[in-house]
Amino acid sequence: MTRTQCGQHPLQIITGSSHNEKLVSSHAQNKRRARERRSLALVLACVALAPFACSQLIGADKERKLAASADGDGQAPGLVAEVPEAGADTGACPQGQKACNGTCVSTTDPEFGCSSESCAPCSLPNAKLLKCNPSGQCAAATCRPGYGACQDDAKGCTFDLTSAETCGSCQVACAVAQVCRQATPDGGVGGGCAADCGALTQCGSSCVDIETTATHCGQCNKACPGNTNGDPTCTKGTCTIECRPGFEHCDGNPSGPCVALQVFYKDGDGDGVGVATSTKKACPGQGGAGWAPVAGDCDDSNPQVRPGQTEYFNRGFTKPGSTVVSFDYDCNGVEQEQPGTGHFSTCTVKYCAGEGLGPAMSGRGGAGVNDYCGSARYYRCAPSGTSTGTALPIQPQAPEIPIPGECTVNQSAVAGNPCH
Ligand SMILES: [Ca+2]
Ligand SMILES: [Ca+2]
Repeated sequence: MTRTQCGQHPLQIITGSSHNEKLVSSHAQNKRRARERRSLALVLACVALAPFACSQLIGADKERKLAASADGDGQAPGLVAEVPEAGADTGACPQGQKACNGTCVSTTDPEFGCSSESCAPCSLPNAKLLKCNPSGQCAAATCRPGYGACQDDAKGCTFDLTSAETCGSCQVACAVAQVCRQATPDGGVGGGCAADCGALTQCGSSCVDIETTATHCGQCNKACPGNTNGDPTCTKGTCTIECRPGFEHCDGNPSGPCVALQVFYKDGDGDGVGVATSTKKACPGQGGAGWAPVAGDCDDSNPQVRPGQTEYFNRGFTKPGSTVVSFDYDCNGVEQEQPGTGHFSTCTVKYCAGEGLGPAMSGRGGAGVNDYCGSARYYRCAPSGTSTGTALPIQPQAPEIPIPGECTVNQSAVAGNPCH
């Protein structure tokens, strides 16, 4: 026989008792009466249960219907909605963003690199400001004084603008008889092609200040070394290393290694997870009190609420200034029940068996909301009319559609259903 979903609903909820009908002795009578009543029961059920149970037949939105039926009347819900695992893709970032340190950042933020795979900051020779170019590569936006990105900005600022070939800019080449004057920061000497070096020191065809020029530091042709993530610089004729943007001499040595700075996020509740709206950079591990190395806290005022929370809670939380109740203690965007909680769906038609938790009927709704969270409604199927012990169609040949009045659902209060 074809069973409908309406037929699986505990019909006793909406129909009256009929104990006299239970005194049926033979299987044949039982079946015949069942056929007669089945049609009536289906009609009654589908009329009376609309729009709740019969919405299942037409594929209505289960969550929406659950919310709409939140009346607190204590009646069993019969067929209940399984909340879809909307959080299956939790952790994924919107298009154009990627996950770094527990939060989503733009794929075109050079502070987190320009590839979708890495969060390492961009680092290019002699670049002062960085960008992500249209090809998704780290590129130089501006260069340190005296350097230019003349051909490929993805390689950084590799051209010496004190040379006669690229004098002051990538487009200027000096005549054979000319030298290239370095433009000094104080403006005392104008840069560009000239007949002589004036007060500057001539090194080949370049005119430079050997006190400050890393390619001629202290003397002509003495080039200062750089290091990984650090560019050569010359101060008063002595070589040092200037770390690139986002890197620092964390050992305090101006010629030491350049270490990538770590991003720290304000952690108001001290649970080790901060918020992406307030950040700072510091040497690794040196964020200080109140700062965390990862972001993604969905309530930074409650230390029980944080990504990675493994405990389950039977009471929801509300953020400051909000009345929205949430059980998403682990901030993954979906409320998950503690494993092992069975949901009530229906009474087994032949034996009137079945039990489980029902939704809280709280009226909460929206993406990721699970109305079984915090629910204290527990349902259990039981024979109705216990005075007639022969009433139940417990024989294997009994009808598969429950007879009105023969099976009921009792509700009892339990501790709230834990979730996170
Ligand atoms: Ca926090
Ligand atoms: Ca969750």
